[in-house]
Amino acid sequence: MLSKLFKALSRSRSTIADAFKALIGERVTPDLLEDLEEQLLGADLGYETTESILDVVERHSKSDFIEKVRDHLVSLLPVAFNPSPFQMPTILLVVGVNGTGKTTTCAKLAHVYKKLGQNVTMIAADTYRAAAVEQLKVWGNRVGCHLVCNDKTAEPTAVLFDGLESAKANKSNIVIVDTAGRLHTYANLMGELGKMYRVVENRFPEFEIKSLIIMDASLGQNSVIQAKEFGNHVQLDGAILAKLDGTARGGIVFPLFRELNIPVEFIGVGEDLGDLESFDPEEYVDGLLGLNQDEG
Ligand SMILES: Nc1nc2c(ncn2[C@@H]2O[C@H](COP(=O)(O)OP(=O)(O)OP(=O)(O)O)[C@@H](O)[C@H]2O)c(=O)[nH]1
Ligand SMILES: [Mg+2]
Repeated sequence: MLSKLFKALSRSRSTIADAFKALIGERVTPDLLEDLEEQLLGADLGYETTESILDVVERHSKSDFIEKVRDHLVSLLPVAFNPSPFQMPTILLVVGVNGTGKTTTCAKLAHVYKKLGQNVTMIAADTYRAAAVEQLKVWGNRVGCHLVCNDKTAEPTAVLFDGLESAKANKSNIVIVDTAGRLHTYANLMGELGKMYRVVENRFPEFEIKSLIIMDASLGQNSVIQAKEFGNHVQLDGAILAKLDGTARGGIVFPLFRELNIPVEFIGVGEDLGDLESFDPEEYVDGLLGLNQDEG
């Protein structure tokens, strides 16, 4: 059976794999290399990664370069992420710019960790967008997890405070916090994330806090720039790349990891609860290159 990740990468693969196929059995000419370079850049692998791939292709005989390219690409990526139950009560603060997939990803994460036997609370801390709380409530029902919201306050830290009290009473060991989308250039909103950290540190020291940035794969290099800016304000512990299924720019994981050096934990491959795949560099690279799976 084709994995969801393999399917999600189909648009990126159709450009990348075809460019490699053109080289198989051929003498590697400057024209063919140029074409490959164009396809790789177009799929957002980034300049450095692209140049290093061309280097591998040139250095190896035409018979085995795909395997060498594969090994090279895997070596550039973070190790596989294996979601496992948290030992300490843990807060996942889900952050990112507007519309990247935060709320949907909160629900998908709740689903993953619930299946691992964790007691999950979700907190609807997006007090800015009118429909945001309703949206998370619908997801909370689908997942079947505890959800805390407070329509009466516009103060995200107040919602967080109530939510953590409730999570404690509910004996939750994982708390997923949906935050409002924010542009990294808005100092006030970025400062608010810092405030949320302080609430946890000062009032709920029994919780560990991790922040996860959600990025939209289709935004290409822009998402890398945004994530960098977020990283200047909050400590980013992990990244999740959403909407990989809707884009031909699936190579973005390379510049992302090269420039930010934060691990990609999951990849979003669709709009449903089950459409979140834990990141595995080998599976991802095989999906890009069209290896090890029968597409038929
Ligand atoms: N195809 C696809 N769509 C996704 C994925 N993740 C999220 N979406 C869609 O992207 C749109 C925005 O998702 P939200 O989860 O509301 O995004 P958000 O970051 O919470 O948005 P704001 O709260 O407004 O900042 C919705 O239509 C989702 O269904 C994904 O992995 N694949
Ligand atoms: Mg949202």
